[in-house]
Amino acid sequence: MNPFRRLFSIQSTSSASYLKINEQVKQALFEKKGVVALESTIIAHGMPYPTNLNTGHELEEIIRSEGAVPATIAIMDKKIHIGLSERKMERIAKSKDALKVSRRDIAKCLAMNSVGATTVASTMWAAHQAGIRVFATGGIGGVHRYADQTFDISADLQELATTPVTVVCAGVKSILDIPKTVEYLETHSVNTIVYSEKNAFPAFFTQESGSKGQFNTKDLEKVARIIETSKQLGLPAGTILACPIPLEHCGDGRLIEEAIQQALEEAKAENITGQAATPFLLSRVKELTGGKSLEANVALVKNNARIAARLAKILAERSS
Ligand code: PSU
Ligand code: MN
Repeated sequence: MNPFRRLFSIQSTSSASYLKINEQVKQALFEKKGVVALESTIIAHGMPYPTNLNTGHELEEIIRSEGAVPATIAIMDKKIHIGLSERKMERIAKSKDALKVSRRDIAKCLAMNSVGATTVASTMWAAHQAGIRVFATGGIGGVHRYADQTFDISADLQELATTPVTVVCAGVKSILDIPKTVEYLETHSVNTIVYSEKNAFPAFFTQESGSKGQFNTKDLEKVARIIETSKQLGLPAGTILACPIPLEHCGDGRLIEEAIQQALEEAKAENITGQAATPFLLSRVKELTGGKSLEANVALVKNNARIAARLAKILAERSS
């Protein structure tokens, strides 16, 4: 190959040409205001319509009310959109065939011109490409139960090991193996901070999982200091800020926990595995709890969005 063409093709391997950052987000990044990324799998596959669309809007509103700027991320029209217009948000929320796009699937989704909803892993990656440091969601993926037989470990954990974005979440659902997930995070050197007076790693619908994080604090200045120090040291890993579901929303925790156990048994009996496992379990748990799990889910994501917006503002102020 002509050496100049070769040089050009090397230089052109930049993700920038695939990113479409909306004006508000661009401006906020330029002015060093806080920006909070939001994933779209939670909209397309994690919640039913129209709760998903309303929640998507409410999360953006909460982030704005805290003085930060939301950036919901999704793939369509061969671009990774960072910040969605009203119309694009609706397209994701109503789509029946949006792909669940983890990091592995980003290239395929773009190349095939599919509509893609980004998971924690791909949202983190895209956020980092755009210069966004904080991301709010409900729960991250983790080590699945029976992972010793299935090898099913979410790419979210690998992304946390290599991408310096802070994920504000309510821990992981007990549809997963929480102790193994926490161990994996430790092995891969991910800062795992519990946002609480007590060092109890949360279990999504309930405040405590029985596992511990690395450290606990309710002081976001301290959290920001740890993130900044990690960055200065050049450590590649991300940070988990695990926020327990607010007490007033976890009254049905035990009921939901029983539904999870039943859904897990059904998934096993019906041999539902791989990428299909999480959406199946989530929708089955919703049915079994008469919608109570969905209400709790919405409440905890909103709580996380608020905390993430506050953290993003502190980080932005420190860097400006
Ligand atoms: N956990 C939830 N709700 C979700 C997910 C996880 O409580 O919607 C989604 C997130 O997008 C997460 C993904 O990144 O599932 C993990 O899927 P997998 O295990 O296939 O990596
Ligand atoms: Mn998996």
